[in-house]
Amino acid sequence: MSSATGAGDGDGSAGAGGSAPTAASVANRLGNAPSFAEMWRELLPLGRDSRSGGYRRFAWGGADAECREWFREQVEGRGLAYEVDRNGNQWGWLGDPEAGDAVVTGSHLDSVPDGGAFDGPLGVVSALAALDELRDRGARFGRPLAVVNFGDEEGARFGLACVGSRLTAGQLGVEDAHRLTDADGVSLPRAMEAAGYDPDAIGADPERLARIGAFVELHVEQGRALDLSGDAVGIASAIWPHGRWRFDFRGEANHAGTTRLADRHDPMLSYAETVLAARREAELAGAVATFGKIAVEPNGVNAVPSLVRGWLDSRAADQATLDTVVTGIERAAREYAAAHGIDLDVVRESFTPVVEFDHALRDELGRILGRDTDLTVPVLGTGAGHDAGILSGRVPTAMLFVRNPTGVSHSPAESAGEDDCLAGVRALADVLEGLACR
Ligand code: HGY
Ligand code: MN
Ligand code: MN
Repeated sequence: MSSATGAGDGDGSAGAGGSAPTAASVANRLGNAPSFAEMWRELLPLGRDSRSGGYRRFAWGGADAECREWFREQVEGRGLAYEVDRNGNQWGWLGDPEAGDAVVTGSHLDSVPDGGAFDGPLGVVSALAALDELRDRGARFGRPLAVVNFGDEEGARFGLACVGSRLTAGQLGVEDAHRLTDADGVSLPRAMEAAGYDPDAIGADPERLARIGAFVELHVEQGRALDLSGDAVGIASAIWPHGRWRFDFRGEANHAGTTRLADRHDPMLSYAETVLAARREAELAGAVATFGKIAVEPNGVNAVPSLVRGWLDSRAADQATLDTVVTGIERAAREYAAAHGIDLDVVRESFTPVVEFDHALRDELGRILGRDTDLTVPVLGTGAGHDAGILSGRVPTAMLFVRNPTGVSHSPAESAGEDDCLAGVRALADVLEGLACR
């Protein structure tokens, strides 16, 4: 894998739409498990759109199934005990899970629409490669270890982030989960059933969480802090509070060509003014606010819309600032809507409070990674949500970040250098060894 953008840049990766690798391609253990580069090449084509070069690995869809199959083969190919939990998260265990105090690492394989190759998969592939590294070192494990692939982290299909980990952590109720539907009106239960999973089995899994002594997620950095500091690897301190709000602007459908401007109740105007207000409010507060998704009804070129539905993603360093920003945006939206005779509903669809990662675990990672060098590993906050953020309320949790030279993420242009990815694997292996081995 060269310093890949993940877009098949001459690294010999297959074109889009490759099928899941056969069991034969996943060597059994005895020292010939697929290398990081081989795993990367196998995963790269799964769910990639040939036009955009981005990924469309959405919960319970075909590409998701291919990635799940790939993960199962990687786990079983290493002789790990494979299991799928009641929420569809996939686990590979080394040692007896019942022994408790397990060290768990992993991330997610699903993507945002046209997402990059690294967001999620880097954490999963690095977890498998780190395990291989530990076995090659002859490490002797004093605690159970597990590699995990959490389902539906991005919430791209059903609108709620981190569904797999939220259900497991008891942060998402079964009824609320069953009410989730995608843009085609397919409910989460129907989607799970179509993928061969039992939607009536989902729910909190305290017994599973009780077995975990530490969870460490490696993730490509979604920012440029490491690029600016010149470090390949960093440690997470916190995740900004963030959420998603749906703004429904209801107006009056009419003819685009014959309706006088003065007679219109055009929801698109209120939406457009709200988008600009969101940018103003975020700039004033030093926060971020994005309207990145919109749905228009009837969505005709020659029709004044009846409904414009816009989704706001907003994040800030602290709760008070986030509240100020979202309140300001909603107030402006209501003023614009009233001025145009538009009805407005605002619904909060997803929310994650500020996450402070476990200080003792964070410092332990810093000690382990700084042990052989006199360099201190940078500790950095992030505005990106992660399964680690959800679990952190229930088990000691930490994150490692790998340098992203452009900081670009949630885009086909997301990239990470091969050397940095391998540095991340070594760092994760060091951390797992420091935490789990005698
Ligand atoms: O939205 C996020 O921050 C994450 O990628 N789910
Ligand atoms: Mn993401
Ligand atoms: Mn992610």
